[in-house]
Amino acid sequence: MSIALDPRVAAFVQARHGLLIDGQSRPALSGSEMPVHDPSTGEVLARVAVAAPADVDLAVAAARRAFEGSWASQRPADRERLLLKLADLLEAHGEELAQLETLNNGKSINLSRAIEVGAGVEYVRYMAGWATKIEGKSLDLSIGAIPGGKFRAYTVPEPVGVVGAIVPWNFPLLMALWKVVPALACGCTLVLKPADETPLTALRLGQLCLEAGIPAGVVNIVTGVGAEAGAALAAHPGIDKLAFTGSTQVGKLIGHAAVENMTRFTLELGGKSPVIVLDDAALDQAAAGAAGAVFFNNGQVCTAGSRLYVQRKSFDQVLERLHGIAGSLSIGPGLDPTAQINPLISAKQQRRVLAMVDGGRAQGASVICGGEAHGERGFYVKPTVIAGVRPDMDVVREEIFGPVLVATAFDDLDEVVGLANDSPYGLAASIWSNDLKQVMGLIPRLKAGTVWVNAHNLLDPSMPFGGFKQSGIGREMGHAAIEAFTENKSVCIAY
Ligand code: TXE
Repeated sequence: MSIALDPRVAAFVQARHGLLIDGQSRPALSGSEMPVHDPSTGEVLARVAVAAPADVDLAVAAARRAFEGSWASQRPADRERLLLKLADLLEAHGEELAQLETLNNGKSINLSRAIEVGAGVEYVRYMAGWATKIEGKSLDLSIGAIPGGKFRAYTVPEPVGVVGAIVPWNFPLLMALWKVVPALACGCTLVLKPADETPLTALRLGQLCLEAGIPAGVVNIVTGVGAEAGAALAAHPGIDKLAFTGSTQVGKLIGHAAVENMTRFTLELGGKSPVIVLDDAALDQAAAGAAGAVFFNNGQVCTAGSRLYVQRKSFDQVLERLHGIAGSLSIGPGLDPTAQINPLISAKQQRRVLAMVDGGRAQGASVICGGEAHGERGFYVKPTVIAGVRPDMDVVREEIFGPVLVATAFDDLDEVVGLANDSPYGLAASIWSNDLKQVMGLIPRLKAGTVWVNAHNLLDPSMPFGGFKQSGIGREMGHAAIEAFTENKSVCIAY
């Protein structure tokens, strides 16, 4: 039972989509285009321009002109007002954006409405407020060597400059907003490279930025292939700061490219986040929470709770409940609001996820439910629970990025701390318990950028977000995002 499509969405997907450079939609210099697909059918949904390095050059030059020209003359209050206007436009076009996202990404329309648009709009409004609240410090100096010298110093957080933003396909609109909006709040301009698979809402966002009155050239969008347009952006000497969300593998390439030019960078990378259920937990709540932690957005979430650790006495009961939940989830296209599990982004990701489950089987793990594709059409994977795993198995160590959970029993807190931290990643963790003493003992021992208690995957614009270890470098959201898009200048005045 799919919802009726908004006619504006049908018109948008059929339109020709160029690159957004200096406020103009223009074809790639080569004229090259590529298809994007509907993951629920595998059919071609739209065609977009494919940027080559020469197109990236034009976009970076446009962003530089705007940074030194039209955008530099905007006061903080102007930037705040423009971002608030953008939030209003995103809200007014919310249903259109949500449907576009669901068509292109495959995710549930409920998630597109609530997260991509709903949480996205809240994020824009929160960040808009920061534009007028960026402050430096006044410093009283103790320089003593110059007799009679009087000094005063202060710091000025200045916009870092032209930003290169590269975002993934799992939350296309939200991830674009996470980069574009704090950059603009701080007075930066940018070139955004959406994921190869999901360029459509980013292109619509670019149009809405112009409609909001954000000057041409402030937000430029280059669609295309990561290894070409993305790599050209990452290596571009005209970029002052790179903001990347994606795989750890590509994040390392970005980091290397950035260091070559001394470009500032933040990396938001993969995860393999533990969900820890202690014996005292309310087991129904914990099992539902664990299911939500891993099946939310079909497991395509960097913070997905993909490793479950349950204290031994409760292990069988939690697993039984999880089995029940996984088996009861309805599977279907994202445009059907009753479908709880939707297709993965691509045939490639579907193959990758299923191959990892098969690898687990081959290494001796038991697949309790799921572990196979669903239907003939579309890139579906059934919700999967795996038990009988060892810490060295690939299914336990590697990010699967699908609706796949691995479950392990533990005896005491020391053991679960060791298991939870035995990962190259350190993005997030959750603890399910009401025993305050145990919870407070666990929190400082977990190597994770975010720790939730009796919750998972909860984010707020004010809460800094980022990873320990190979989950990334730097933080986004909250005031941390302002720090990430500004550079401090110290001014020292002798008088
Ligand atoms: O990611 P890529 P992929 C993980 C997840 C997933 C795996 C592969 O485990 O299964 O990565 O997904 C751009 N230079 N995550 O291959 O390649 C690319 O165009 C510059 C976790 O899709 O990292 C896209 O815009 N850019 C993650 C972005 O990088 C390059 C979300 C991410 O794509 C590039 C996505 C290059 N050489 C995947 N190559 C998370 N943290 O949430 C690609 N890109």
